Amino acid sequence: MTETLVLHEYSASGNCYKVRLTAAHVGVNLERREYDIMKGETRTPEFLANVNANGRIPVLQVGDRFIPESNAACHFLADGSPLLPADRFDHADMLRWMFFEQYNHEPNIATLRFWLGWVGVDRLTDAQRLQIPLKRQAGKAALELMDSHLGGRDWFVGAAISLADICLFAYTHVADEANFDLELYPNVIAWMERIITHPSHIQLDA
Ligand SMILES: N[C@@H](CCC(=O)N[C@@H](CS)C(=O)NCC(=O)O)C(=O)O
Repeated sequence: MTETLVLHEYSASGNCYKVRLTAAHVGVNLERREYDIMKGETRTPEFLANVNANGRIPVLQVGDRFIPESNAACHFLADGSPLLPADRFDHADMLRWMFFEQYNHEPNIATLRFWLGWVGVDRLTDAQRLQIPLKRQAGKAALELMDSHLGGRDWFVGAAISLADICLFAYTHVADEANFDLELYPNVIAWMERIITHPSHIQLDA
């Protein structure tokens, strides 16, 4: 890749971590630019006008163009690498798990992690507090589905690690920070161990 790649991020975010983890797997260097989301730094007129009109990170900057949405940024970085299955069906199946991650997993597990670990229960709105049990139930359902799918297989799709694994790993491995008991999901634990011991692995705080 010849263009400079800049990751606009908040480094503790799992969505940002998955972009760094993908970059590590494909051996690409990212310049990193940190924003404090707790201070609204992704909501300034400058950020909205120049980086992401949706006011969120991560955003991958490629030269003078911008890719918001973590899974789209990961897909861009992984293009042409073994992280994208060559088989057409497997590729669609990988996308299936990435969409699952954004619809069933991240909005529940990542949101609870943020509410409990960053905002604090006392400072949640009444509407947010009411959503906690629903998000916990939906987060558990996502982990149960993952555990069941991983029974008898090493990776989410096919016989090798793919973007589906990287994107799902980002918030699964910190689900305990949202008070999910990962011990209940032994296949998920074994799968996380395979990811952590992969030679290209980097940690969240790397
Ligand atoms: N679907 C988006 C979610 C992005 C997102 O929710 N980003 C959060 C941090 S993980 C954020 O920027 N929050 C700050 C804000 O909304 O002001 C993705 O996968 O990139």
